[in-house]
Amino acid sequence: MKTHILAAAGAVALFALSPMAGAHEFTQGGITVDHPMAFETAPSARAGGGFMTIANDGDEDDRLIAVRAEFPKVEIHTTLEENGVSKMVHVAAIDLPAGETVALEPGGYHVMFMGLDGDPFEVGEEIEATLVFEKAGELDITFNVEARGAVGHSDHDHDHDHGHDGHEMNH
Ligand SMILES: [Cu+2]
Repeated sequence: MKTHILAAAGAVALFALSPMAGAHEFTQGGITVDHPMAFETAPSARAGGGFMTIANDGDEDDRLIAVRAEFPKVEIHTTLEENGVSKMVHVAAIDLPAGETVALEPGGYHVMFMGLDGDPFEVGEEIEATLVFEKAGELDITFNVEARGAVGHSDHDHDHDHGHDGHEMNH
């Protein structure tokens, strides 16, 4: 029994050190998902956003139709601006036209992990998730939790947070 556990631990360590893990890119069919990440959340946050880019290098259009993860609820959201106030709206799918790259980023499309309930995202944490594509099928990915204020991501942080705080009121 003891040797069995040691062997398993060794396998995990090897995987963590492999170049594949460092690249942080996931592919399935013609779909390539680059750098899935989420920002750390406040301790009281009830929801957190997930971001990435999805490139469709295949010959046919595809769609991201669902995201699964170990949270009470996971939705695909977009962000709309109405009268100068941005708000998040649940969408059924994200279109991925052939030959194009779609960004999920603050102020736009994102994955919403809901029901954190006192277990905030912390820097260095990894969130396992499964993306479900209409044609390419399922793809397991990992969102890396990163610090807020990272270069190039600061513009929409305030609005985004604001929306998240009141989010569960809408459901
Ligand atoms: Cu959202």
